[in-house]
Amino acid sequence: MLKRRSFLKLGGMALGQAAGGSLPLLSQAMAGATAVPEAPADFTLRIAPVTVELDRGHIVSTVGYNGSAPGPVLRMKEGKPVTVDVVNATDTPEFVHWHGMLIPPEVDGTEEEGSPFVPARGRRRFQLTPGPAGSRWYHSHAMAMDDLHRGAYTGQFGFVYVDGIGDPGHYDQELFLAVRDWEPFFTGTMDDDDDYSHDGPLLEKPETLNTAPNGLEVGSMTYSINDKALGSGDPIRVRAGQRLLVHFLNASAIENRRIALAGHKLKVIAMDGNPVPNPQLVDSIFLGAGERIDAEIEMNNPGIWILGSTEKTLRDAGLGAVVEYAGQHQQPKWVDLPHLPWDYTIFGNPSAKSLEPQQTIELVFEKVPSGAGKFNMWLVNGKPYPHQNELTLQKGVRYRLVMRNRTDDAHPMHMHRHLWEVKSVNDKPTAGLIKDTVVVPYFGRAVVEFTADQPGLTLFHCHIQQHMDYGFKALFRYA
Ligand SMILES: [Cu+2]
Repeated sequence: MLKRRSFLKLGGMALGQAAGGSLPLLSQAMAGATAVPEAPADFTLRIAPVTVELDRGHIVSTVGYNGSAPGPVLRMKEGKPVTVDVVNATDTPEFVHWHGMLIPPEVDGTEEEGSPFVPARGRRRFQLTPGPAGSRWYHSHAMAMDDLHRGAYTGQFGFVYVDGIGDPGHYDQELFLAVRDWEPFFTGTMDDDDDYSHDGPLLEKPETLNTAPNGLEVGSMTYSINDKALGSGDPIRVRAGQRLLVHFLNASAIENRRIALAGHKLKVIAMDGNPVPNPQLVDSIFLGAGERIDAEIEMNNPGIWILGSTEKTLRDAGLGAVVEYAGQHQQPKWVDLPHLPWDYTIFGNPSAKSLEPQQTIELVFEKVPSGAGKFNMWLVNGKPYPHQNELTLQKGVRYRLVMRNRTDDAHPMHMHRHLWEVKSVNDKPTAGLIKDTVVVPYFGRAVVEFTADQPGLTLFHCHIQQHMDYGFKALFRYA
């Protein structure tokens, strides 16, 4: 087992208290704000301090959208342009990123791509054409560095569901469930689910490992699904015979997670919002930070069950929700599952016809351990961000990306404004599986392909905030 380490909160390094309460309110002058457009926007997101009552007596102060965390589920229509006003009531500039959408860099919401920021105490109107259809999400793309009250560590996240023209199917209930952690702190040890990311072979394990002492990482001991810890708030109420459509999102800034619903199987029908070629019934799902899975669940086992992390320590720390059949009154039940590796390739169709790649880009990931008390540095092709002109795309060309992970963490790699076709994981081939975020197993390899059809700067990065902030990103340019 590579990593099954216990929690260790470093004395003096814990930064669990949230900063939200110290932020000044909007009543002050809106200096530097852009003019307020006349016509009302289709959507307004107001970034401001919020409190989240995870459990009775356990209130987290953070920053969220429209008074809550997660923010509202935004429903948009594929291809129908929308205006979004972002009002920033905090004292730091913000970026709202639309994860999984095929939109230009001007509205994508990252500093690296040159998207305009939303000024502190200011507002900005964005216009975008939502698409493709499916489960997307929006979240802060601000750098956090050593500030655990910034960027994706805050409550600035929410679902955006893009409705397509196709038949949405017939479901008795549709649920949006975001997996989250709160009150992050710096730690020298991490408890993560990365050993689910594969069962070998370790194709990219270097012959000699860098044995320098590891630096500080970010951990949590406080979890929820949406804004409630397991056992708090209302249960998910169902009836025998119902069919549920559940949109799962891992909105964590720090960890990949494994989730199950005790007593039930989940039929995975879409990944990152895109229908999979080969829907499969599974006992549990693995979600890298930033990933989404849509699952159908047949409510065919009356009782009261726990939906949550497959790890007891995480369920005990809040990562779950109770699913209650009508007329049942027993204690919520959990059933342990065999520890099986996650395998994307079973959801693809290896004989699906794919476009032939014309060029291959190799991407090698490495970690430079910093030693105790400092932050590790992350390298893409031998250097941390920024890269100069080595990652240049030609419009219309089909590319193959070979991601070689020479580190002992599984990294959820995300490319903005493009969709990938997963072609292999650790040399196991697949095809037709379309994603925007792919977990590259520790010491493993993933191959994806895409067509360069979205001109403009394109950010590529690990979706773990600390990794991204300390070098693990690169910018693709179009020639
Ligand atoms: Cu990473």
